Amino acid sequence: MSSDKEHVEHCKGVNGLDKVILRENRRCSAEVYLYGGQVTSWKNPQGEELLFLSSKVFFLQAAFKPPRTIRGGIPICFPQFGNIGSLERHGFARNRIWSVDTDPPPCPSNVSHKAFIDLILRHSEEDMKIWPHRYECRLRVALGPTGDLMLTSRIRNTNTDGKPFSFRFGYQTYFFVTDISEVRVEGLETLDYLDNLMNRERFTEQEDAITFESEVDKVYLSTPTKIAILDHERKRTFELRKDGLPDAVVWNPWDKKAKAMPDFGDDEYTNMLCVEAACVEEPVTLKPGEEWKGRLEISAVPSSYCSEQLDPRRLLLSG
Ligand code: TA6
Repeated sequence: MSSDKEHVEHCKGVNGLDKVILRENRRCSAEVYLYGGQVTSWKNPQGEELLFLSSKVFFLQAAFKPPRTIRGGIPICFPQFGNIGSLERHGFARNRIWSVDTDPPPCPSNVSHKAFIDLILRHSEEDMKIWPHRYECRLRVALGPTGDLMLTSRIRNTNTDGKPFSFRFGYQTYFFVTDISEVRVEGLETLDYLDNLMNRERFTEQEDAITFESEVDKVYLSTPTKIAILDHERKRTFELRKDGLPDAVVWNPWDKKAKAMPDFGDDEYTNMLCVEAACVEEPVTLKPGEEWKGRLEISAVPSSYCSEQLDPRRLLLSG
């Protein structure tokens, strides 16, 4: 656990829930709730919010209380993704109270960073009734010196009965965008995807780049390690780099579904886009003692700065 108070502050957030604020150079910051192990805010050096968090969460009494989940930020989907399985949607990790991991095993990635926090979720007797496995699910959230947000997850099978287990996983990242109709995603063109709006039927992406003019809920398969989200209106590009997470879910509920969601404003779909580094198609299986690792790094840069680096062909080649 980082003990540097300048970079890591433990405090109370909405409903008195424990929250950790990470601070880096200038005004870069990130906020993480122990409820769900969920990042709820990520700000750039200009103090601008980069993640979407529904304004409804502050008005709904139940918003930050189990079994409700926090609509926005980066919910952790584990051990299930979506409805693929018998558990609640996206698994239970996003509405359990995680603990600060005071003595995590060494995490080779981002060791030199000062603004980081290690969290852990373990099996409980209660959860073993619905998912009969012992596990350790670790999450390191770190903020790099230039404001990059880094999430590293490590999941270990600690079963004592010799049994393996399988799980799916996702960082359901809600990006804040200025106007969804002016947003483009690069790096997923020509890939196969499962369309959640068509009973998970498999298609091949035909578009040169992904743009948005209606509801989208797709699981892109075997995706490159780099994906870019271009917010033309704001002239900002989010660059995602991922490891151990082969799939990428792209979701926007659009107007009808937005209206049907009690914890989401009717027009808020215009300001959000979920692009989720995930393991959806193939579950991960771990034998007792085995550990899985997944990692996501996101940067927000001015679009002009990286337009060349984000050439789709270059992205695919370097991925
Ligand atoms: O990740 C995309 C998705 O699985 C969509 O199908 C969509 O419904 C969304 O998650 C939200 O799910 P939630 O359970 O948070 O309402």
